[in-house]
Amino acid sequence: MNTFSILKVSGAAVLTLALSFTSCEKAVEDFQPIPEAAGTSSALAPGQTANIYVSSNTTPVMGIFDVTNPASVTSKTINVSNNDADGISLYPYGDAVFQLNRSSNRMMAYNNISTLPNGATPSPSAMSGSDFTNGREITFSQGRVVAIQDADPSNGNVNRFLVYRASPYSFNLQKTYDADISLWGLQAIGEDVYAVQDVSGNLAFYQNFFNKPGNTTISPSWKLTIEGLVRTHGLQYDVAADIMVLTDVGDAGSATDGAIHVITNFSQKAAAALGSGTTGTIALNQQIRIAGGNTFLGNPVDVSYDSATNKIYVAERANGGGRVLIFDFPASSGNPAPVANITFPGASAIFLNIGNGGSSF
Ligand SMILES: [Ca+2]
Ligand SMILES: [Ca+2]
Repeated sequence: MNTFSILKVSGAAVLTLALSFTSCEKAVEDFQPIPEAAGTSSALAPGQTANIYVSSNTTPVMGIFDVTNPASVTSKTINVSNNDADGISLYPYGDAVFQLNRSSNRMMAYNNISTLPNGATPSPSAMSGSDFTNGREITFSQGRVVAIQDADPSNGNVNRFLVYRASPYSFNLQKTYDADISLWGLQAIGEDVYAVQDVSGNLAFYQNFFNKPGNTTISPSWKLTIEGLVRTHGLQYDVAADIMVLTDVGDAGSATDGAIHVITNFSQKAAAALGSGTTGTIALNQQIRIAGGNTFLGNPVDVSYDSATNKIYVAERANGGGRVLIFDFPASSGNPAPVANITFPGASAIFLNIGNGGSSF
């Protein structure tokens, strides 16, 4: 059975389900179109805007940036009243942000995010129980949020996925799976989940993730070693463009040795590497790697990418105490300077949203 034909089908299923959701929940048409601004990123359709949402694990601040034009980034900050946040994701059918709070060990929702003024301190519109410790990345798919618990003495050294039914108004813990690998970044696509294996350069894939029985230990359907990648934390797969982007924090103690790995034609390369097995290696010469002094990459902990803007958005945790870095999509390996470099203390997670006129400002 070809894993990647399933992937493509599930990608179509995502679209179908997303459309059916928008028809019964807060509709996309609720966004008011705004006039096209001159000089904006040419790949966006007229009236579209690109916003990024950034968590901090050292300050009580969520950053929201309008990056429609990377040469002229505007921003606002929201006070989330905790100094240690990680995974962040947008609710795609409304105007809410989901964020993992590592201080209270809960999932939080903040609604009406686009109408909040700079510096606002909103009450959460929903929060989960205190269901985990040492939480990391989150991801959203079809009304569900998955949060990662990374193994730690405080949780008996258990790596765990927590699956919530989620809306701007509620989190209901549906089930948990323990994992037999260390976890950090992840991305749900339809019913499947990609996750990085922490303290390694491995990428894991869980087929039919959401339909596994709860309270079990699950293993990846397959695992790929990304050659040249020392320690990955963040990932983003653009299904339509078939491009996988991964971060490399390298030595966690070095604020200058980070990198971004880009794999074009990912599904073909992964299928070739796996053959008929469940493990394989994607060689470095099949990847694009950007790294070096011009990049400001040290510990890039999370990444976003969408072919619509064709930029790579990075949460850099270590260099300068934390930065948001934006790179042009690289044509080849090298040491490029970012097109935007914004100091953001404690940058721990990043999420890109492309809106149909719906800017968060
Ligand atoms: Ca590093
Ligand atoms: Ca992320």
